[in-house]
Amino acid sequence: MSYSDGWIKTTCAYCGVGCGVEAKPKLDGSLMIRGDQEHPSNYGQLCVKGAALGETVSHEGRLLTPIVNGAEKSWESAINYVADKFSEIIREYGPDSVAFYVSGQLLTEDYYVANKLMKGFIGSGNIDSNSRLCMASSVVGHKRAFGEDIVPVCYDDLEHTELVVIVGSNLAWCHPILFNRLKKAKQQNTQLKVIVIDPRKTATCEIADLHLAINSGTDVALFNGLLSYLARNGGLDEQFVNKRTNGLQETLMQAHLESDDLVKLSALVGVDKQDLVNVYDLFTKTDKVLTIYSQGVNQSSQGCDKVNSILNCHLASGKIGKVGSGPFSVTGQPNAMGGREVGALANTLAAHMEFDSKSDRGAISQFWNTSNLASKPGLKAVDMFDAIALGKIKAVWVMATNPAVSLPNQSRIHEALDKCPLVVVSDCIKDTSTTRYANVLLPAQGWSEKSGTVTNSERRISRQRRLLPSPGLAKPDWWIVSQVASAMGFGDAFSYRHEGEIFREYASMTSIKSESERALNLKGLTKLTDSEYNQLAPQQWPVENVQTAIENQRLFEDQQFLTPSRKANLIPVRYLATNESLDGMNKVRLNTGRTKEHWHTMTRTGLSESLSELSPEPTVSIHPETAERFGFKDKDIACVENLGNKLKLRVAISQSVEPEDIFIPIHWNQSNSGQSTVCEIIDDNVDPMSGQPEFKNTMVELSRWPKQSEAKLFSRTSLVNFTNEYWVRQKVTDGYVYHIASTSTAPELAESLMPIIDRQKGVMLSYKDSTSAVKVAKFDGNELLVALAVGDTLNHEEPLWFKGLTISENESRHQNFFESCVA
Ligand SMILES: Nc1nc2c(c(=O)[nH]1)N[C@H]1C(S)=C(S)[C@@H](COP(=O)(O)OP(=O)(O)OC[C@H]3O[C@@H](n4cnc5c(=O)[nH]c(N)nc54)[C@H](O)[C@@H]3O)O[C@H]1N2
Ligand SMILES: Nc1nc2c(c(=O)[nH]1)N[C@H]1C(S)=C(S)[C@@H](COP(=O)(O)OP(=O)(O)OC[C@H]3O[C@@H](n4cnc5c(=O)[nH]c(N)nc54)[C@H](O)[C@@H]3O)O[C@H]1N2
Ligand code: SF4
Ligand SMILES: [Mo]
Repeated sequence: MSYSDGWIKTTCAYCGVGCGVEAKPKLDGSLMIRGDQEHPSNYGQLCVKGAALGETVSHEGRLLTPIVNGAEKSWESAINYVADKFSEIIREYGPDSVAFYVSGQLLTEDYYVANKLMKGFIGSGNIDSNSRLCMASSVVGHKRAFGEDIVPVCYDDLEHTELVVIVGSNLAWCHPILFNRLKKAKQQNTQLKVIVIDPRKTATCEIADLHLAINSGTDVALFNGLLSYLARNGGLDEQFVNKRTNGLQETLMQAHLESDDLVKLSALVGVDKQDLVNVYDLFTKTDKVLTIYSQGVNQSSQGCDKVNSILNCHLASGKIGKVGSGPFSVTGQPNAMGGREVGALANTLAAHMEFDSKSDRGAISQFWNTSNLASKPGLKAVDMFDAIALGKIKAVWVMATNPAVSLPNQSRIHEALDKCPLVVVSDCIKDTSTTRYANVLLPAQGWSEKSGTVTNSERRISRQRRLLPSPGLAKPDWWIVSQVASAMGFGDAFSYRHEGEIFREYASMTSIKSESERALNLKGLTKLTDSEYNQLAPQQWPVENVQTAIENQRLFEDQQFLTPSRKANLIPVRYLATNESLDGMNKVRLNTGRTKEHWHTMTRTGLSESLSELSPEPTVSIHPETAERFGFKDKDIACVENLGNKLKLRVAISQSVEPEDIFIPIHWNQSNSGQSTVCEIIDDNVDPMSGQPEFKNTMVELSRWPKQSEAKLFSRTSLVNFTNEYWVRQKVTDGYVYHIASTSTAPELAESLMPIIDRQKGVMLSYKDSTSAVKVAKFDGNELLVALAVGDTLNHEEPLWFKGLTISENESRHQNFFESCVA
């Protein structure tokens, strides 16, 4: 049941764990949120981001109407404009002159329709997804090994396994509910061992029996070493390997070549030899092993080989297709899996069918009733933006992603968006780094307004349901795409009236091929009525019949893979050194990733006061030795430089990183800070097979920024066009606080900021202390309008010093507040 006592069941907006949420709209337009006890992802638990979902549904910053060339327009006019422009460009330059760049935050229904329009009717393969930055190496790895893009395990395996190897995944922060399940499983089974393989000592290490702080990028060497060890120590499942796999000999030969010498190997990988042997031994001797991996594996210039080096070990030891065993690629976005399923990556067709198969192409053409199906793969994300910059692609439609923050080599992306004759952006938010380039802005419904399905990391499809009315003219993404398709003359194929219709069509498409040819099969869901679809409980694919009880299916239990021979492939892989030597005194290796509280470019979590208070400013984590070498103190501002671009970030001195490494989170960008978009200093170095960028290993220059003064400024409204070099906006109750730093003196900084105070009409209170820093607050009646503290350094323990200030308080109370903000 999706409704009871006003609580509506839906799915979390964020990560690929896909937790069940129950939400109850309140009269004031806000939402009460709790975990869904019945959902098999989370059984009632939620992490901080999920629990704060109710704080992110305000209409602050929303895009409310279509906008064409700066003017607000009706839907009809905007749709006709987009359709006419796309049609014109296609007529003149051909179908490959246009592109869609889409996202794992679209629902399956949106994704299906966008893919159908581009590949089926426009006739180009040029639709790619931000999943290219996220899961593309795993997709290649899975296809090479299994013949299809399949995550074979299920979450229930966490409760049955005996050893969990976590590689390049900060599960505690990025998939917190899976981490909690694992933590609980470990408490209940003290025999369960956890190994973390990550250059960084992350929060995930809290439950690790052993952490291998490997040298960045050396995973292939480490897993080749494991394969070789398995072979030399009776760890191969001979019967399974001989009967059910191909390629062991070549793969082993490569592995032996590289890693028989454990002394050399441990030096290369950068861990103690005995630790390495202990991990290999544990893997060899433990029956049930899960290897969980994520971006430390995928986001690499040899991401695909890293993936296959892991899959090789599971296949060779037969630790796959069994309860508690298997390789487990945890997916990032709420619907990264859905996008892979419908085919919204440029190099695949649809529903796990492929360009290189004539019969797949025929079947899809017939299914969609089109004569214009794309005949070849389109451009992958990085190449797509390159083609835009080169003028080969003349129109791009960006949906639910923020490439002007999240793609590597930002200068090139900004150049591309700037030059492109037609940039269409569908987003919920009006001002993002990407919407600033849009000729056409289309207002999309966001989480809580839109309705459809998402697939999580264990292949489970759950409903996201509409909870609240959408503001202004916002519409579902599938509707927007279908309207444009109709206006381009493809109306018959896009006449959808309800998202359930699209889902049924997609489900039918998955059943074109037989189950033995392909595991992605939703046969049981092809005939859902609209009301059954609305009430649909979570379904884990393959779905033979509608699942009325929770199923925990593992694939490959029958040892049948999806290759023509029905056998799995071991793939010979070779470690390629990617690390430059760190000879320059000021060079360090940049690793990037996530914080616990924020989601990507912060368009939603940035609206939550509680999450923002926990993670207010962009930091650069620096090892104490490195900090000493460069003369940093904690909370200083560091410059980090590469590709001619310079970032400024707050220094966090931390033992979590190795002395030669630094770590910067991906979340901050031009919409909420001065110079902290990390992709500005990351080159577009990609894996040659998957096209996935290397986000975790960039040589950069580090230096001190000669900061002389700092300010904390409270404003009720968001202040645009801030010019200071270091500024960060943080959401607080009833407004924002700006964290500012400057190379000028405190009085000079104060002078530059005072006009903001002066602009406000109200009663001003001021206090000067012995450091002569400026501290003022302005009130309208009892209401704080604006407040400013400026000093050489401020007390970072109390960034929200103005909290609770009221004019009716006596002077000494103010005095205490002001004093407390001077370090
Ligand atoms: N709080 C939060 N959760 C999220 C997201 C978010 O934005 N915020 N985003 C979601 C999305 S889309 C994704 S893709 C996932 C990502 O989830 P994760 O992959 O867990 O997150 P990251 O922080 O990107 O990187 C994981 C780890 O890889 C390590 N690493 C770097 N280089 C190497 C290497 O060479 N080898 C190994 N073994 N490890 C390495 C890093 O030190 C880092 O700790 O998170 C999802 N969940
Ligand atoms: N350096 C570095 N860069 C990285 C990574 C890294 O680890 N390091 N990780 C990469 C990974 S794994 C990922 S997934 C990407 C994520 O990067 P992005 O996809 O660029 O980040 P988001 O902030 O999630 O962007 C989503 C956008 O869609 C909008 N939106 C939300 N819901 C909807 C909707 O329903 N419809 C529409 N039309 N719009 C919506 C939001 O307002 C927001 O503007 O970043 C990648 N970039
Ligand atoms: S673990 Fe992921 S899906 Fe679950 S509540 Fe947290 S962010 Fe949402
Ligand atoms: Mo991702």
